[in-house]
Amino acid sequence: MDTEVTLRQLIGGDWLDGEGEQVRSTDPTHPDHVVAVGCLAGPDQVDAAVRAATAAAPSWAATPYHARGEVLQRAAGVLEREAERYGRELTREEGKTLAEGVGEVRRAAAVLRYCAGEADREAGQLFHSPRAGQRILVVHRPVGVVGVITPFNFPIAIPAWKIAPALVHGNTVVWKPAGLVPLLAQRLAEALVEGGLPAGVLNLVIADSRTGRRIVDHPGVHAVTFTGSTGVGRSIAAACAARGAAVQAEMGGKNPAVVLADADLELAAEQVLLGAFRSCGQKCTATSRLVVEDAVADDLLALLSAGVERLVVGDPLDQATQMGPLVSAGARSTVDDGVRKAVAQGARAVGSPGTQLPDDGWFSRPALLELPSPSLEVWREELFGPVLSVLRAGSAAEAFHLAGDNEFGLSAAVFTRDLGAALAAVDALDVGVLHVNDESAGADPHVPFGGSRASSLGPKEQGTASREFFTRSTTVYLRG
Ligand code: UN1
Repeated sequence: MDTEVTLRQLIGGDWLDGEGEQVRSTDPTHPDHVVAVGCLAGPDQVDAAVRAATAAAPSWAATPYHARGEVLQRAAGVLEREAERYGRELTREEGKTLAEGVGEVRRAAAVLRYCAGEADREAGQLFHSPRAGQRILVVHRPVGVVGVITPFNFPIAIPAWKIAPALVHGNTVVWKPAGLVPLLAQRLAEALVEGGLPAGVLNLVIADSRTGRRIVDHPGVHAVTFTGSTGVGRSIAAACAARGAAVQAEMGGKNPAVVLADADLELAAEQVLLGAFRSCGQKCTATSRLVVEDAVADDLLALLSAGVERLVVGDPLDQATQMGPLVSAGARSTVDDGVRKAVAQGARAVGSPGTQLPDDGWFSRPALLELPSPSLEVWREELFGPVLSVLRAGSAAEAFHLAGDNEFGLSAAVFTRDLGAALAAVDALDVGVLHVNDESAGADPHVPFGGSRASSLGPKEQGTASREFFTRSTTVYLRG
């Protein structure tokens, strides 16, 4: 059995014991196995982290972009070197399959390398002036101290895509990771320290949400970037707005896949299954709704239910496993209650995995539910688990209407061979990310990521878009 790792806080360059209650991360596959143990940060430690970040800010901001980028490059090298070990720890702490765990560590490294390249990209803009002898420049400066609050479901990739742009653009960071996955947070912080990050530039506080909230409310924190639920995101945004701090919130999704009558059904079934059940459906980009045109609905449902029956659910460290457990007991009861309620309201469960679920661990059955109407909660509300709800539509227009009629607007997938129909989806669906003939999840490091309406607030993440949030611009009227 793997040994328990000791958790520490990183404050002002020192690895410290927390001053609060004990925290333990456990393995969702074997809930009595402890992955990492330590003590939570106390409120004074959060304040100390903000002080350390404030003190480190001027010299980090004055460090050239290329030198900041080199730290990220070296940290990326550490993650690549340790990918197998950290990937295994990720799987033990979060429950996604080993391939996804290792893949996520490598993805975090790729994000760091992408952000390091910021030094080689355009730095601002130059405009003509209406006045002779003048030019107008737009330059970008660091925001200052950035609060980073991250979720459990991508324990290292999401932190990487918030922290790396914050750092390369010259900010210092106070980071509170999700309490369920503190070990992977510690691993990313360690990699950055090994990469040569100066003391105080990144501060890691493993805290409960009440103590973590101090970061949001702290007058020394100039901007907060958050990923998590819509309710928490909106309350953080309100608190930030009230004190004039910038906020970026990536929140929920209820992402539809639309399968039109002309689609390649084998491809659609394969991609919809990946979108719905990979990471046990615990992605804000997961496919949780499917609208299929009547003409192909029976055929698609047959393919999907055969796929669900073949799905190997089990120990995520086992190479053959395709779906591991949910992250916690609470997550499992939310999902199982949601499915039971939907069935009581008339949803029809189609297909069930051929393999027996393990007795131990927070396992839930992948659920494929054909609904009697779009009024069921399971069609509207995010369950964050392996649940795919299905509705039939009489036409492409009705399919787009059903898909779009939802408060969330993160991602969507459309399956068709008709370019015109794919382009119609761009106009019909108010989403931040649209996949054509591809699953609804996924976010490459070099392109913007984020949604609309209840899914996101503030500037988008990733790619060159991230500069908007992590810098302030100054328009310089320059007459020589
Ligand atoms: C992905 O689809 O690979 O929390 C990334 C989430 C999103 C990121 C999804 N913010 O699931």
